[in-house]
Amino acid sequence: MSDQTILCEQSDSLLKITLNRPDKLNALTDVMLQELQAAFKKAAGDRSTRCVLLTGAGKGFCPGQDLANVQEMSRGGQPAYADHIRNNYNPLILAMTRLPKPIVAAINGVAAGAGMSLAMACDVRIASEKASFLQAFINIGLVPDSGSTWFLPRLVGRQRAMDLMLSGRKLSAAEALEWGLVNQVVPPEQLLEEATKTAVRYASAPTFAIGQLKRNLDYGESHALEETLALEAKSQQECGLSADHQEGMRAFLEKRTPVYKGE
Ligand code: T3D
Repeated sequence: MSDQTILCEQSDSLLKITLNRPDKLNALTDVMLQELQAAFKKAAGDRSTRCVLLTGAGKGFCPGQDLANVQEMSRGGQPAYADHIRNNYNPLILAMTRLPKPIVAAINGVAAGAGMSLAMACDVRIASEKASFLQAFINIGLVPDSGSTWFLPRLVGRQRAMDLMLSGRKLSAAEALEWGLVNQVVPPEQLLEEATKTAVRYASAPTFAIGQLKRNLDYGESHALEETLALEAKSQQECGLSADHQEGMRAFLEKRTPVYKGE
């Protein structure tokens, strides 16, 4: 077994990142959080990466913070959670949501606490029938962090978010699909194949426009219609200048499939 806490594999334009502590369901350590942050930041500037696929090794996706490490975070007998979250989780979540490229999550097993936040920071979620989701924070007397408070009500509505956050209960993959938390549920043995198919499709899409639409969607969540309309117009102008738009137009007129280069 590899002792690397995350595995990064580049194949054509697709970067696959595997959380790699299978014996602990891929619980997050500081090393892992820093490596993940570095991998997403590198992917942002790397023209050869046009889509990221995130998954977990073994039977879990990610159960959040490694609780065995929590003692190491204390200062003078007091927990130092705020600094830990500010330095490790918040920059990672922002690196993911600001990545101007699509992120597909292949959720192979349980996603709990900050592990559920990681899944929600992805753009597309494909889950195994064996996956489950829990806002585990309340089970240990903590509040949702790493963006769960932001993502979950936006994805499933406040009432359902409140249910999961208050109860700390497990939501099955089937329920997650019904609630719109995941895009697709597949048998476990088909998960990687299906998620890779989707990720490969997005890795050959017009990457510049995808980056713009991710940013514009986030902007629209917190701005007025008038401001969002203004950003859309500016953004459309920029996309209009891209090589991929020219290719898309040519391909349409020539009645062929476009070949996008992500430029
Ligand atoms: O500053 C800060 O960092 C604070 C911020 C925190 C952010 C958070 O994420 S807080 C929430 C932390 N996560 C949890 O509270 C979840 C804890 N885990 C569980 O509730 C359960 O393990 C699961 C529901 C996720 C899965 O249950 P099950 O029955 O499928 O598996 P299991 O047997 O409980 O776990 C398998 C192994 O993984 C086991 O190790 P062992 O006994 O075989 O050596 C278990 O201890 C380990 N494991 C699971 N979750 C964690 C973990 N080890 C460390 N940290 C974990 N979070």
